[in-house]
Amino acid sequence: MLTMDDIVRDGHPVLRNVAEEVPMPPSQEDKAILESMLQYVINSQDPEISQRHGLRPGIGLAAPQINVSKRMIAVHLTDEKDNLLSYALFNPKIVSHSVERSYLQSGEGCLSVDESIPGYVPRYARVTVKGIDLEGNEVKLRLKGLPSIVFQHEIDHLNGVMFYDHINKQDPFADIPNASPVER
Ligand code: K1U
Ligand code: NI
Repeated sequence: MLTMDDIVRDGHPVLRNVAEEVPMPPSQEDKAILESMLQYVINSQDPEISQRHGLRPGIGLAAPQINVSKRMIAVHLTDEKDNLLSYALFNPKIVSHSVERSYLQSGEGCLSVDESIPGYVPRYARVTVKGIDLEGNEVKLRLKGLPSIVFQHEIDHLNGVMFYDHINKQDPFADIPNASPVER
């Protein structure tokens, strides 16, 4: 099982690489890695397991964060209607997005960044993401609110982008044109 010892921290060069596409159908090894990523996120949200293993709670994880430079992400969270969104995807891609932007009112966190970095992170308000799940099925997701932000954060990791790259350096809480806040 993955623990915080497997998660690389800011400054590690893998976090700045563009990750490789995963050949389809995926190998058993790549499937096992992606399964372990989703399991980390699920375990980290279980108070007993996270305390026992010292896991920092997360709602998403991208393969470069475990030093695997491949296009794989796991996300496990509930949306504003309490629907569970639990996905492990190979080669996820934003195929369309809104003109409108959004940002998390409380700012974003990252399992690879130990300190909190204040500021608004501009995101697209709505995205459509396509990818391949662990069973080899193509998945198409229309996302808004927090799930949209989390998928954008994870797909950024596949492109070597960190959330703080998007924060306005002069004024971290500057108004973002055409954007609405999202509350957790
Ligand atoms: O990619 C990562 O480092 C995971 C990161 C995802 C993320 C958080 C916030 C905005 C965008 C993307 C995290 O999960 S940080 C922890 C976190 O936000 C959280 C953990 C448990 C419950 C609720 C939130
Ligand atoms: Ni992150």
